[in-house]
Amino acid sequence: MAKIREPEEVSKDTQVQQMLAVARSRGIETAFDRADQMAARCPFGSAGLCCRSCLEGPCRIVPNGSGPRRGVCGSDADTLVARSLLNTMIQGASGHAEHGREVAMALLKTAEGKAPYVIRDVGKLMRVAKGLNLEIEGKSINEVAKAVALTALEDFQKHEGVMNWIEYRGHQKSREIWDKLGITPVNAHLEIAKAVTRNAMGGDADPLNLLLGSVTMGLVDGYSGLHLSSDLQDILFGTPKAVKFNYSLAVLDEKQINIAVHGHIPLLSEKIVEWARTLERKALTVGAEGINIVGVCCTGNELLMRQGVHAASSFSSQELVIVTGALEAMVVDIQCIMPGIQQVAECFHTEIITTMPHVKIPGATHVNFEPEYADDAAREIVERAIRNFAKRDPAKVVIPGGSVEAYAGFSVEQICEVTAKINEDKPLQPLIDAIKDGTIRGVAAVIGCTNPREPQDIGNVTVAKELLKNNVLIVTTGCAAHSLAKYGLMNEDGLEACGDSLKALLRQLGQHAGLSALPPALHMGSCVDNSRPLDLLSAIADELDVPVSSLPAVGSCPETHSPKALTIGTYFMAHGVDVHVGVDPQVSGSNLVARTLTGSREDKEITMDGLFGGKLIVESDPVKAAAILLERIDMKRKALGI
Ligand code: XCC
Repeated sequence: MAKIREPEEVSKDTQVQQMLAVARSRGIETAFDRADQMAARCPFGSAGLCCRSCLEGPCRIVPNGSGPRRGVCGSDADTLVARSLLNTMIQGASGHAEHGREVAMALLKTAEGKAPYVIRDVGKLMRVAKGLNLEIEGKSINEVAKAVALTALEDFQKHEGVMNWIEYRGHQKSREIWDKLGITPVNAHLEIAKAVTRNAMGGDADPLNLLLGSVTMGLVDGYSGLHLSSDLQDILFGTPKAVKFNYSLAVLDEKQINIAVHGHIPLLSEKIVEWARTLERKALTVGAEGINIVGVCCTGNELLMRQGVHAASSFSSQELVIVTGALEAMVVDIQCIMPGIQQVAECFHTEIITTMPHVKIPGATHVNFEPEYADDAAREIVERAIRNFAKRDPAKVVIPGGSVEAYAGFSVEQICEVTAKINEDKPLQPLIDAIKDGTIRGVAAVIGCTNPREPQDIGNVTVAKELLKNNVLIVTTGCAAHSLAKYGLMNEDGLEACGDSLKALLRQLGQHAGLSALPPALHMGSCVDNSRPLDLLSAIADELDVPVSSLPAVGSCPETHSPKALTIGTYFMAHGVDVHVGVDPQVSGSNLVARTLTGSREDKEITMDGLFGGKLIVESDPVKAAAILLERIDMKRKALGI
């Protein structure tokens, strides 16, 4: 019999604990329960030793070596594990590449006057166009936008050369390594197709070559996914600036019509925010006091960064937003959407609304989204939510009390706007000086997910606090950002967690941002906004004329669940940034693969560390993980002579 964890064991968040108890008392099953039922995990899959690539199998290699040592085709454990990792990478890279392509299509249609969006950040449009070496003199805004969109779409079409976004954003010193290894991507779709082919039965059997294929997927993810999406979304919806929002399940409002937006692409949800404002008066006619949009996962992050929309939940507790009984609609786009939300919604009046033709859930309503008809879809969704308000059962409403104020919106542009008040000519100099003199010991990107198997928020918050107290500046994205916001690390209270020198610097910088202090964790946005930490590091590396791998910078995904987080981590490692994961990446079935990733082979020069300067650190204890990250930061400081 699997052990069912108590609410206090599944999450650090007392509101999540409360709502989980409510769900259980009503017989409603959530991901936390299903994770417990799944407690005994398949030893083959957990080690990466299960292969379903063809009909000779499925083949499995016994992890302790007591059974067959090769699959029917002759693949050994090293090949199986490397292939299974590449499969994970393909999933991650495809998700983000598709995100980038959708946004590029929306920009193209906007530029052609076929979609109801406006270019909100013309300055960024021009900067991106210049960065891509496009002609802007004498061109209209829409002509430039069309040229940028078409250049973006080439990154899914061209058959020669290098992806445009790598030419534009890729750090030159990292580029030299990728080019030498022959792993620089040409176009996202081509690379994904090649990866699928090399991973099929009878394809690539060389584990090290397969691992290089994984790095290519990391680069596809990083450039056709993260950078391309952040750049184009900033152009369409505005580059984030410091903004205040609230975080917790308490952001649902009993007196209002509540709509949760969930997933990743902000194309439709931006419109939902607009239509909620337009239809506010209609809400009054059904007895509500207004329309309250709340965010879940990364669509939530996108909206809070630009609109200050309050955030209700990260990934693992998404079903509990529905358990409040006060949610009229949950609108989902792509990625990280648990099918389980539909079963939970059926216990309430909540309508689950899918919006993408390739992401549907049985039982849910589907309102199709196309950029051209974004207004129609958004209007229909808001009207459905208004109608659903009458079906709400007040007896079922339980909204926990108390939410936490937080500040987000720290794009690289916003950070530089603040530091430019100290050094107008060289905005990065105040940060560089602080790193050099040890005021900032290092920079850590605490990113990634929450995972129903893991105690929610504990890993994310512990790693961040351990690093902050050692004067490491934290930047954050994704669901990790949700965790840090909830525990005050995005407001002034969080300064208590910081070492003295970092605390003083954040106070000083805060004055230039019109705040009493900058928050200790700088929220840079959603999963795709992991482009922003890398942009910041690349700019610092350029100023110092060193590779990114020389900087005292690390990444940490303490509670990851998603293949996308592993692909993002690989993209960081490809630039020479060490990456910690707190959840088993399922590669333990091959010493060769595990040691190549973690840099612990004798022949160091063919490990991730040896090739790129950054390695994988697998550690489930967040305190130990932070200690290892600090060691790596200090090692890089020493090598830099600072
Ligand atoms: Fe998904 Fe982006 Fe992970 Fe959250 S953090 S669980 S991927 S929503 Ni990117």
